Amino acid sequence: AGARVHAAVDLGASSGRVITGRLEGGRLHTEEVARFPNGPVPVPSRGRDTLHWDILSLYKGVLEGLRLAAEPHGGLASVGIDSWAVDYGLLDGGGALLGNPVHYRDARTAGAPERVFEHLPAAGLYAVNGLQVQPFNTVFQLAAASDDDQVTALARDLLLIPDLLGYWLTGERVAELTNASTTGLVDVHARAWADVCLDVLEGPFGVPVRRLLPRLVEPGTVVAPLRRRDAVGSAAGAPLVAVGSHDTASAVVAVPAATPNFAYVSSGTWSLVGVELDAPVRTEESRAANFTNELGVDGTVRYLRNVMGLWVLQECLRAWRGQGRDVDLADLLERAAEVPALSCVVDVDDPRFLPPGDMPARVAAFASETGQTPPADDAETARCVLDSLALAYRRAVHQAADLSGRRVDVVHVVGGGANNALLCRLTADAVGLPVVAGPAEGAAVGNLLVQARAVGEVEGGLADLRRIVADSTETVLYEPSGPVGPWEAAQRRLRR
Ligand code: ADP
Ligand code: LRH
Repeated sequence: AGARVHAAVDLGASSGRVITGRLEGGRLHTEEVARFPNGPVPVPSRGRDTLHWDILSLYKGVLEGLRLAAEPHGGLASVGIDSWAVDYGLLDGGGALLGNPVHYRDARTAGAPERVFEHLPAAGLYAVNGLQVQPFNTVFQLAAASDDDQVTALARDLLLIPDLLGYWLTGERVAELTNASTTGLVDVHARAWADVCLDVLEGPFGVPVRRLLPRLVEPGTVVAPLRRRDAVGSAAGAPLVAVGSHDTASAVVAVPAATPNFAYVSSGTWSLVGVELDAPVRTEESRAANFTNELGVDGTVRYLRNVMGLWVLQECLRAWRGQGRDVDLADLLERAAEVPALSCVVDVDDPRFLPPGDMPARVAAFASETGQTPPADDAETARCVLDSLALAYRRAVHQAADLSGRRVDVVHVVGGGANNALLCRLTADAVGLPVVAGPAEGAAVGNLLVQARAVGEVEGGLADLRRIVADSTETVLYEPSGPVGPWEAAQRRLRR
């Protein structure tokens, strides 16, 4: 019976977890077996602090989680790994890791998009990769690292984070497509590495990217069995499945939608807001609105925008706790719910909110600069952040619908933000549509279902997988509680 248990490794920007899942009677039963913290680690280098990921600590958490997951069952039916996008590790010719992967919030990419656009204009790049311009897209990270001989001389392989962990577990080097589509190096139409993008890195930047990139595999591919019985115990031998290894791709699989007319908010450290399409939208309007076409499971396109997300709230909490204040999230949200709506709003997508730092001060500065009264305490700050997030969701949902022509009747919130009742309620009010919240572990659920299908335990398309999610999840419905007028007005105010 143990052989039917699958394990999802889901590495989020704020925590990593290993979650097992078992299908029974058309339902997915999940259990969290391990959770370990994650976050940026500033390390002095070249006269400044470089932000890194602590990849070895994450790997240790994965090994231990897989061992724990397999132990009670004497084995696992399969394993899948997903994580945040864009970041990578470099291997030398002997397969050794060259340095700790750099965190996408590191400042090294400042100005890098502009340097790439000198050789391949933004419109030309978008026509091929369909991606929203974010300084941390892998193509820009590599351009920024072009003076680093680890990249130009020593590296033989570049592996995205889930693929790197997969390599350590199995010895196989692949690039799973959904995550590869966030690099900026994939032709979103052909679902293949894009020569024009590779050329610009190889030519003017001297980054030998063709040497570094492994073969692409579609999600659902069985990669290889896990090795390392010494480290993962009876999980050894289980097949590693390339799932939608971009966490957002897995989260979108887990949207329990009953119709195609839905928008989603994958709400965690980031909020990814958009719709699911059959083909990319690469119009000039879409580029101007900074909408992205990331690749999804089963040939789909995730047409969405990155909204800065609960990161801003997490960093507020970190700042307050750093001042020695013991702020509890549940209590904070309760008090924030009492603050009048839309007293103060900020553009959460302002680049000032991207790096780690004193977020309450940045929120207050934004408020002052825009002629608003800054929040007076932690509850007002939290309310400002949540109102502002809901406002950003409103804008992105409506733009996604307008730019793609997809009708949207309902908004699904998945990810940790689904547990934030205030945020979900504000989202329903701001968008003016019903919000269905859950599952909170969306990425893990999507990861598990794609594995189960790859090893033949379940059949069907995304609609069938989503029915399983709907039957297995206790979702919460939030109906709009009033007119959207005040939200429209706040949006106009912010635009000015
Ligand atoms: P990531 O995958 O990026 O690490 P998650 O999807 O786990 O992020 O979401 C983490 C966020 O979810 C936290 O920052 C927190 O704001 C929110 N969250 C999780 N649980 C709760 C809860 N019970 N109440 C309110 N917010 C929650
Ligand atoms: C969310 C996410 C998002 C990316 C960001 C770097 O975890 O994968 O989709 O844009 O991290």
